[in-house]
Amino acid sequence: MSIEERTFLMIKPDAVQRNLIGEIISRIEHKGLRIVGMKFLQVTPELAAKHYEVHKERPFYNGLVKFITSSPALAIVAQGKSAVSVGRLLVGSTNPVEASPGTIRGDYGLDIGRNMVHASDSVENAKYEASVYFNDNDLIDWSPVSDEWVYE
Ligand code: 3AN
Repeated sequence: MSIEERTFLMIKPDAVQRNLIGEIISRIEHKGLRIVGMKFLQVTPELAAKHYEVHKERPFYNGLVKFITSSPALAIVAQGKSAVSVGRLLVGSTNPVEASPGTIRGDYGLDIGRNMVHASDSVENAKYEASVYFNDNDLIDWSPVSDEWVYE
C-alpha cells in the first residue's frame, strides 16, 4: 500500500453543535480511511490564522476566523489510499447548495459559511494543516485488521 497518504479534516463548530460528529466520523471510517490523529479543541485566533493563512486576503477571511473560533471543533488526520482526494469527495463542494447528495455538505448543509467540514486539498497542505494542530508524535501509525478486506 505504497500509495497511502494522509489528509487533514476538521469537523467545524456548526457540525459539532448540530451533533453530527458521529455521523461524519462514520463516513470517514466506513470509506476505509483510518484515523491516525484526533483532537477536540477550541480553535484559537492564532491557530485559525495559521490554518487559513492562504485565505488572509479573501473577503470572507474575518467571518471564517470568527466562525471557526466560535465553539469547539474536532481536528482529524486520516490515512489511506488517495486520502486527500477521497476526503474532498466525502466532504463535497465548498458551497453546500451545490454539493452532491451523498456528500457531507450535500446531505447536511445549505450555507457556504456553515459548511461543516474542512478537508485538505493537497498532500502538501494536509501536512501543513496537520502540523498546525498536531505534533508528529500525536499521530499514530497502526494497521487495522480490516485492511486486508479493504485493500486487495
Ligand atoms: P474548501 O473548504 O471547500 O476547500 P476553500 O478552501 O475555498 O474551500 O475555502 C475555505 C473555507 O472558507 C471554506 N470551507 C468556507 O468555510 C470558507 N469560504 C470559502 N469561500 C467562501 C465564501 N465565498 N463565503 C464564505 N465563506 C467561504
